[in-house]
Amino acid sequence: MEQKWWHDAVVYQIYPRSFCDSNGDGIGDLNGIRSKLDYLEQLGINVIWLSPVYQSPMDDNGYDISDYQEISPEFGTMQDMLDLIEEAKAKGIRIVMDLVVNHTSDEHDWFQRACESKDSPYRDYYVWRDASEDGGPPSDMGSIFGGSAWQWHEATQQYYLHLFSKKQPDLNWENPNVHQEVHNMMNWWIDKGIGGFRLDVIDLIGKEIDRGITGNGPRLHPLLRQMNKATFGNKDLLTVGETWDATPDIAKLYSAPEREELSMVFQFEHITLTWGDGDKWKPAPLDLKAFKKVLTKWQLELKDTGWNSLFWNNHDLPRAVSKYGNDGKYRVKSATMLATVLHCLKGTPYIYQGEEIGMTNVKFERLEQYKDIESLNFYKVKTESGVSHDEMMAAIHENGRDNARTPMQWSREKNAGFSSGKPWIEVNPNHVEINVEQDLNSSDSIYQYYKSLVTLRREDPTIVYGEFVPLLQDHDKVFAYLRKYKGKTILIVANFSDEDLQVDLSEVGAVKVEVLTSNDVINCSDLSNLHLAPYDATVLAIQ
Ligand code: TEU
Ligand code: CA
Repeated sequence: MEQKWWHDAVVYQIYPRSFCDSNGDGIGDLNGIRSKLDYLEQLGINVIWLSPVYQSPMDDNGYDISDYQEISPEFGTMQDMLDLIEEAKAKGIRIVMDLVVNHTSDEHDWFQRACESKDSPYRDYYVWRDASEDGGPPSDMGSIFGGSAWQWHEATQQYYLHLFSKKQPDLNWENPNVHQEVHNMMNWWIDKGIGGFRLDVIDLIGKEIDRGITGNGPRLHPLLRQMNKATFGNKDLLTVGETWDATPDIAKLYSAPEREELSMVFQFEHITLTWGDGDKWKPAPLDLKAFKKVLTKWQLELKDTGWNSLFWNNHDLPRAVSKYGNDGKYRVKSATMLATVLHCLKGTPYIYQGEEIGMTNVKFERLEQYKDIESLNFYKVKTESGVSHDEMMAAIHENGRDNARTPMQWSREKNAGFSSGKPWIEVNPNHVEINVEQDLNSSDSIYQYYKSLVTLRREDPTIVYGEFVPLLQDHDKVFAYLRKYKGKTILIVANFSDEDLQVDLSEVGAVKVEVLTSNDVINCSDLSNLHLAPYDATVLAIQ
């Protein structure tokens, strides 16, 4: 496989609103991020995925863009953005912009003009349909944020489509003018020196609404190839598509190099395993065997072509240590175990802000403490359909997006050192114990452990390119695998439980074993009888 700079990259995702507030208005901003570049450089990451900072009325915290070529004043100025790009570059860190082009804000100039009349030259930038015969919406298509996907526009007597909130009208990707506008905008950002794009819900742009098709529509891949040619193709940028419902075969369409679409996919098959019946508001326990099966399938199917992202969480998901580990007694142990398993797989690892210090889910007592539009909409939808208040609060606590959005915990000080003002969302009270300052001052913290994993990947091509071989596939508590490259073999073993276990890995046939990294002192002298304490994880070089 032809080697690319982003093959051994480690991406750090920043949700700007919650990262660091430089001016005390309670909202994280670009200058806050600039003040933390040294911290990120020390961690060893070399790409920042920056969640949206464009001008926006913030109905969905910036995923509703009203001007793609302006920075929202609450995040700073265009000059701050250019300074961030330059300062990061000087530290070897590239900034990947979040590109939200399935929809805009309803306050975007294009939509405003589209609303003026049915004859507006901008009308076809969006998806409009007449009412059905009974005067209701043209179809029963639902919004991903709850309720109908159709909103009536009184002045022009038609419905417009919004797969997310009604303040996020979908762009019409059947209109070539939309392609041109988006491509021009992308090239404008590329000229500013960015490192690439994360393409928000890109799987939706090939939709064929009248046939009821939203994700993975027939026009999706042709549109991406066209975008690639018109913009980032041959520019050596990192492009990652948020690709819900991608199968490995679909992932190859997106990311096989000869297809000239994207660098990699970001897919959620392992994540949705803990959504009961595919519904995130019905959380289900982790079935490790099923989880391993999905991760293994992706490793094996993309072994020769295509490229995957590796992640446990992002700004839409609960905190990894709370979801897949144990955020109480074994917080440090299980956070480092999860990191070990993820960072030794093949693909590009993503660290979501705060994951590197083991930040946990938050449990707010009152609904008003939650700010996320998705959680608030679904609270309404679900309780109206009979789900109890307590059940819905428990589901929001378990899977709601605000778990990822409480402020970054920099110190034990007031507001976790995030802001000198009143944060837009409350800080997690556990910042007194869990914070960056504490982790930096300790030699065996979660942060230091992440740093060692990032270094390991940077230094060892076995982790980047090695063949993946699953071990102990039927074990329901242990995740173990090999990576093999040019005569070198690495063994990764992790205990996903709070029990003491003995495992037999004699099948590896090791003569000599050397510990590369480990979250505990593990005696590896006899692989036929390896003892693993709760959440133990180790990376061994095998000869
Ligand atoms: O997310 C896509 C998306 O479908 C999520 O809303 C997801 O379904 C949900 O959180 C899980 O139940 C992207 C962005 O990552 C998200 O922040 C935006 O809200 C959304 O697109 C709309 O732009
Ligand atoms: Ca601020």
